[in-house]
Amino acid sequence: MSKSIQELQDIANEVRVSIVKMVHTANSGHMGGAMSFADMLTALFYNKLNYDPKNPKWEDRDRFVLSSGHMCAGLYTILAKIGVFDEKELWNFRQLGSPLQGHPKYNLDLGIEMSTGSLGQGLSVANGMALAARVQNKKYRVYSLETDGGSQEGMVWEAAMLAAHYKLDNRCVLFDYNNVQIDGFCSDVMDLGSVADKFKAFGWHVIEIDGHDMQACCDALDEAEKVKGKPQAIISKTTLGKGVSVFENKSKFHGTPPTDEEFAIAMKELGN
Ligand SMILES: Cc1ncc(C[n+]2csc(CCOP(=O)(O)OP(=O)(O)O)c2C)c(N)n1
Ligand SMILES: [Mg+2]
Repeated sequence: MSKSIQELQDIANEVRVSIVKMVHTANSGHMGGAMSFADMLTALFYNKLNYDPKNPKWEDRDRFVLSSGHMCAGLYTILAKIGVFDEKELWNFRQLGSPLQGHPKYNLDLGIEMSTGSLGQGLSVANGMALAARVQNKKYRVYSLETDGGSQEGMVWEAAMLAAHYKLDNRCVLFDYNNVQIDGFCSDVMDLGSVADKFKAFGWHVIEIDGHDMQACCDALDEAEKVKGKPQAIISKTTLGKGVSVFENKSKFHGTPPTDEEFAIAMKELGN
């Protein structure tokens, strides 16, 4: 289902529209980070993952773990769009009885590879999946989203050490560096400095990109796949709330739903 850059950009825009609509409908949830990551997530699912939406339990599928589970509105949207489940379910987001919880619950029928929400755990679990592929002689690759706020958890760096030690070249981190976390700029709360230098020091192959440049997202995924003997980290510089002027770069929109007025502005600016 490979798409052109223009098609991918259009899909990423639709993903952002859906994120805002879901959070507005539920009147709760996290838009900002999900909107930062929408471009890379779209590039990954449409142009890279070896994945069959009609058979999400296929043993040889590439895996994607959303380590920062609060960004799930984007993941749910993509999974619905590629056809894993019905898009109508998106409008039950965060409602009692819906499988689309405010943080993802492991459910392979829906394409959810791991329960996440408690920050920091995904990098380790995804490493385990990558080691399992090696032990079982399987060719699948394992991707995970990591975030700046999430990487203030110590276990992220233990796992970074492990992936390099075991030369997990089937393992790729997609790092969303929007410099925002729940209550402010990361650089004020707990500065991560150069994430690229940190991953390099841990022995990873590092690619730095503008995470809103769709061509760069696709090229970085292609480059990562060719690397031998090292895990790969794609560090994407992004903007929280990308695409909507009243959300962009405001930590309030890490986890605050839009008012009706803000919702109207968002729909207009996203061309919906
Ligand atoms: C272990 C743990 N500690 C604290 C939290 C609360 N929490 C949820 S999201 C978040 C900020 C995460 O920052 P980032 O992932 O960069 O979020 P963004 O605003 O970019 O979406 C925090 C502290 C949590 N979910 N898990
Ligand atoms: Mg962040």
